[in-house]
Amino acid sequence: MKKINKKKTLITGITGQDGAYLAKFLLDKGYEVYGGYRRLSTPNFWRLQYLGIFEKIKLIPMDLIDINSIYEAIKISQPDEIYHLGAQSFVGASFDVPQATAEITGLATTAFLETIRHINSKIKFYQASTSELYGDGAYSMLRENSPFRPSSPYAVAKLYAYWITRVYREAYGIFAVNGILFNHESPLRGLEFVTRKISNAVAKIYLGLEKELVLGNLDAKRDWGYAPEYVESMWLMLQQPEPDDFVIATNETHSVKEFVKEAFKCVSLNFQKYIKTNPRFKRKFEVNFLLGDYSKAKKRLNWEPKTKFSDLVKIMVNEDLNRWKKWQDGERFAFDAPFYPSEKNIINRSL
Ligand code: NAP
Ligand code: G4F
Repeated sequence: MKKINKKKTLITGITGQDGAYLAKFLLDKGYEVYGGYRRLSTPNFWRLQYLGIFEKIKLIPMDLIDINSIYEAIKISQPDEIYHLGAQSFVGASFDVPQATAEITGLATTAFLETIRHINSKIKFYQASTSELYGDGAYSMLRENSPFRPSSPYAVAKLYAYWITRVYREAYGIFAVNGILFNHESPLRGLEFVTRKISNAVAKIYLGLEKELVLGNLDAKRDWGYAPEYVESMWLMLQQPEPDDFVIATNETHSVKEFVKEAFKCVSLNFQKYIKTNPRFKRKFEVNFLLGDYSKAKKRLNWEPKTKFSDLVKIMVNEDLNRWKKWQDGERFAFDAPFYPSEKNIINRSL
């Protein structure tokens, strides 16, 4: 019988929220999954363990500031598809470490494209682009052709990565695409991002483990979707006959305050009793409003979001509640929150 070769993929940022969900999605599709990860003093595989896929992934040491390790990772995995999700992805931190952000989040994309060009120009490439490219000042529906005005070192780095992806597509005919994804959240979201900060705090307040929730700008609006649905769109983009760029969003926008209100509603508490604001959690340069139009993705990829805003909030709060309850009962499992430092102990943090 003829042996059917499995498709191979290399995912960067495998330890992050999207990397973990995408790895699960591609394993379920029958792919052989390689994941680029960087050495940390304490291993950080909790998301892969949480999804029960840790043992199924072939891990390759790779740091985005080390071009040789990128080249090696591609040589070793010989992928059909690369999903480049690795990045210094926190907007706030990009004001603290702008140069590292430029290298990790921006420049590294060139190393992938150059390696593809030299060793196998048939490899398809996905670049994790972002709604942060649009920046502040656009109070309307944002589409693939809307203007970009990046408002943070993170967004500037992503702008570079966006354009270099397009340049390699045009100049060398590489199948390279930009997924312009609006915010997408889940129980695997990092704790410094506002949605998970809220769901985790609400769970702890409900269980008497915390007294208050301190945030920055409550009026900022985001187009929030559910991460497991968004990773499918990445795969769909690489299955098209021609490479192109797509906005992935929900066509809805909600304020941080609405998220807070909805989250406290999940545990029948009045948010006004627990919420506080502190300027230290405000951005130096805020993106006040983001709202995306996914109609091109719907038409061409047959992709659309399914989870509504209130359900997303429920999923996140319920999951954090379950985790903290189990933790209090002495159960031990892959979970980030108990090991996260109190924000009071983090100085000079320019969110
Ligand atoms: P995330 O959870 O912060 O994951 C980022 C990943 O990048 C982690 O695996 C991290 O590894 C890795 N990484 C960071 N610096 C690295 C380095 N120097 N070398 C190797 N790996 C490094 O981010 P995410 O939410 O999954 O987002 C995935 C991608 O989509 C990112 O590029 C992000 O900018 C972009 N994006 C996200 C959203 C969103 O709403 N989530 C929207 C648009 C675009 P460690 O675990 O070792 O830190
Ligand atoms: O959750 P955030 O930190 O996400 P942000 O800045 O929108 O970035 C995320 O989405 C981007 C896509 O648009 C990705 F490219 C990026 O990688 C990342 O995944 O902040 C959301 C909003 C901001 O307006 C922020 O000022 O929440 C506001 N906010 C208010 N209080 C806060 C807080 N944000 C954080 N992180 N912490 C607060 O206490």
